[in-house]
Amino acid sequence: MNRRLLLSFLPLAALAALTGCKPDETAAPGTGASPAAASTPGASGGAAIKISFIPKNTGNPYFDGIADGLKEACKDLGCEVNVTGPAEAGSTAQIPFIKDEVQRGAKIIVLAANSPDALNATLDEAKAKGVKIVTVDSDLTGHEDHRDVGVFATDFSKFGEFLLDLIGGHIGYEGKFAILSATTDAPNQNAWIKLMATAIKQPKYAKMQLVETVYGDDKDQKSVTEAEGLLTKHPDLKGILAPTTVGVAAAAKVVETRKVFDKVKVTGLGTPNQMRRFVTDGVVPNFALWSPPDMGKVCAYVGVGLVKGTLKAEKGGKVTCGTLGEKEIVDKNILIVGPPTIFTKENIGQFKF
Ligand code: RAM
Repeated sequence: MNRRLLLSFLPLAALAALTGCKPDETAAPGTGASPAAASTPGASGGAAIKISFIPKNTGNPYFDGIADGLKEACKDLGCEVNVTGPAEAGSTAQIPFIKDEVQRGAKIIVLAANSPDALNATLDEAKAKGVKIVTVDSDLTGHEDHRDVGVFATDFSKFGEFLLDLIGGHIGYEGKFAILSATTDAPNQNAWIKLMATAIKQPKYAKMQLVETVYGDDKDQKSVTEAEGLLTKHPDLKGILAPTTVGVAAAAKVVETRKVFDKVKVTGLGTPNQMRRFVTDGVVPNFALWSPPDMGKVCAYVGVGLVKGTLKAEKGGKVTCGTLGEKEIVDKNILIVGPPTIFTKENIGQFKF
């Protein structure tokens, strides 16, 4: 790993340990300590509060991790979780699911948004009926008023550099690389691509050339096809950066199959469970991600806090999230869960999500 990246990352890894982003915790749901009753939103009895989790699409292990975290927190909070969503991550595909869940009596909708604005009217209708909207993973960027709180892993202002350092470290900060993203509308992906476009103007990236950004739609086969296309189109490509768990696993598969992983470095954001084999076999040097289960847990505490009125959806609002401790709402009603970890051959065995 690049030394600068390693140094800048170490405190984050330590923080991850402190905030409970620990392998044993995610591996053994329900074994955490009980939350402190005084400041915990929903420790009292009563009917279970219905939470609906609507991921970008179904069948993605990354979102399964968030669902696991929601369910685990609900054991302490007395809520119940229904996970439902579109098979494909289209910009308007979540609309009928939001409507159905409101109809079903959901009090909280936890949403990984597929579009920054296509869902606004539907979310407003839900809010008018008293449903609390918590975005997770992917926000209504620029349209934050249409949700109550956004739960994200980190303050993304420096994330452009973080991703560029991830790939830069493997290509010696020199040469051609490409981005393999998810859908063209994904607010989180687009925000990160924009951040990278700004960050790359810094002198330390002067010799790195972003040749193309392609979109695998968070579908395995389309991501494979796009990664193969990159190799064909750019014979001198040195790296593929895929800030999507589906994309990075697909790109890893392609460089492994074509036996070009020494020449074309693949990295990005992936789940340890999907990437373990590639890292231990030396196909992928490293990759990063935060803890999806921790994201899910925090969403449950935030949602239940909003419903019970113990958490106000405003800057400075505080909520105790069980073993993950107290979290505070910052600007744009964003709440930060915990930083990404960089997974390597040495540490990946400790992570079970
Ligand atoms: C994919 C999705 C998701 C993103 C992760 C890292 O699963 O695109 O939105 O945050 O990757």
